[in-house]
Amino acid sequence: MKEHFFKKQWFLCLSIFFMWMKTYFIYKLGFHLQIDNALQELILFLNPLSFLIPVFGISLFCREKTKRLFLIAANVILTGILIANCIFYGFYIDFITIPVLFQAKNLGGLGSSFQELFNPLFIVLFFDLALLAWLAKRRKTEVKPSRKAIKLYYTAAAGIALFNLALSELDQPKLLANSFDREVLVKHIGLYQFHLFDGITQTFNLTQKAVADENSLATIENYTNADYSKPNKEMFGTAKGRNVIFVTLESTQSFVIDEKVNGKEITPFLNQFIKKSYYFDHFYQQTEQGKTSDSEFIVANSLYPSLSGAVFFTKSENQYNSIYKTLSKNDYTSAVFHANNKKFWNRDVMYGSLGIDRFYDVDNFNVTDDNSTGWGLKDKEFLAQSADIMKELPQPFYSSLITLTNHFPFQIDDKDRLIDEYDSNSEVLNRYVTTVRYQDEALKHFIAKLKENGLYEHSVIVFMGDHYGISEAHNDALAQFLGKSEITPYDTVQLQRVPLIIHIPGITDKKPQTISEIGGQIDVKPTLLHLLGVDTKGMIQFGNDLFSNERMPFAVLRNGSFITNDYLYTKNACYNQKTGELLEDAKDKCGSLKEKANEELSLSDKIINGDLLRFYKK
Ligand code: GP9
Ligand code: MN
Repeated sequence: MKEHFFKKQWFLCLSIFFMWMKTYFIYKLGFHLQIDNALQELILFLNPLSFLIPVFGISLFCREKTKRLFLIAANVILTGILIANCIFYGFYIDFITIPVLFQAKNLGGLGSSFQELFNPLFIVLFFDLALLAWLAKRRKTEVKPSRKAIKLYYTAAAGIALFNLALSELDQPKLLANSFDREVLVKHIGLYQFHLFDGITQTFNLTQKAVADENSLATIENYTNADYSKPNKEMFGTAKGRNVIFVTLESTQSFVIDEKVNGKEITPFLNQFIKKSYYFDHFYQQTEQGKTSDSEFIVANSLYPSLSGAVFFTKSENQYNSIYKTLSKNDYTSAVFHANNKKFWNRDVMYGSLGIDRFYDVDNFNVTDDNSTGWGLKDKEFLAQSADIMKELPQPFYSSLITLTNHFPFQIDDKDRLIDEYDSNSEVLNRYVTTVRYQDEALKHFIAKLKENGLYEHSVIVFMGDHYGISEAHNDALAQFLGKSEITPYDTVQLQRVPLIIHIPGITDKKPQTISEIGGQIDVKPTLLHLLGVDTKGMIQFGNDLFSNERMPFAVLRNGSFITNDYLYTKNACYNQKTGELLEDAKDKCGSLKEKANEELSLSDKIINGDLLRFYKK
């Protein structure tokens, strides 16, 4: 019977076979999926089948001509999905999600490197179609299968899908329930199935708002109230009444701090500035697909960003209790300075929801060919012009400045290149150090300017990196830079550290501190509010004051990885945070912490998807 079926349905069987092989080929060559054992390799090899067999099987219900058309169309579409994911992955080391497709206008950076990422080898992926077409002409047509054969076919399909799922559960228990890590999902359930799963999740999330009511907030409040840490008495209100000047350092990771290239410091100014500030050297970025906008979101709300897409796009109509709104009740004026189009990341809409009073976008700056590079106005000019505008703001103010020069592809004019490029096989990393060096110089001028215009003394100055600049695609070069033989998953998490520097003139210069407790962007809101003398008790937030003595040092990344002073959990493995040693009894050590991490992420998602803060009445 089996042989009979293969013979009769040769076109279907070949179509499945070719698509299966192409998918596996792309898994291996197009993505860098971390495979830890033979079971994972087997799952990866088999998982395309649990999608292809049932979907291609639809053709069994069609007439001969439609059948071939259907199979060829499905082949073309799935090949297109493979190529699109390959290109996207090459840039973001991530898979496409549905919300990302609606942010097409933000994929500017991708556009510039499209040519570089479009590999001519992709053409090979269409060769099977030519072969199928040729064979179709030579071989006689197939007979329509019997009902019994179709039944048997779908029983086999279900069997393979269940087998795939069972193997996946064996390797990664509660896979679908804790599915924050897209790589883990794709590795187990498969790429096409992941897209389906994403579609279902997105639809489910959309319905959450309609079914939510006031009671939905109760469990969340229980959690956040129990998690609240009292401010440290000595720190509370030390910056009361001061302006806040918060500078987001584009793509700046902690690994450049105190490092040299050819004997020259990459961040000479910051290295000195840190010595007069509170510097957090174990502070993690928690962004996801929304990049800079996610970092703005986390800092403003002490909530996690969305797993798929950017909240700035998908949830811009929600109610938020942002730091801007809290400070406005304390007579602060808020302003954002960013020399880019105001629509980028949907900022013009989202800033309204966050309660930001003024937005100085590219139209408020003097931008010329001479003072621009790459993404636009150079940081030195941007910060200088912002300082001038800031001087005119009513005080106290909370201003947020977003730099741009140190953005991929890290281009810089020769005259601004203050150190040599790094020497490795990654052009990107090589250039990166020069744009970070330029940004550092711009910050030096900025502080000097604030001193000149009188704002410095009355302000708290915060510098924070928004997200990584060097992706895992450059791991070999990064390993060379860091003097390591390879970059392990442990290292990848540790590379998510970004600098957080809090400088309070008159205070931190007298008593600077380097704080190595684990923290993340989610902690910024309560930390700053407490420094400004505003208690956050009762607020819905997932962060804790970094200075609090009650705080548990903990940072959860959006993909479910987490870090404490002792442990680091990622990709289903538990490490010693300090040494990087893999702890075999991972389940006990990291288990309960993993539950806490997942609970935080899920509760935060509930708030965002249900727009629950509209029920918050305090
Ligand atoms: C664009 C700037 C950079 O306005 O914020 O965005 P990114 O690509 O880093 O998210
Ligand atoms: Mn950014």
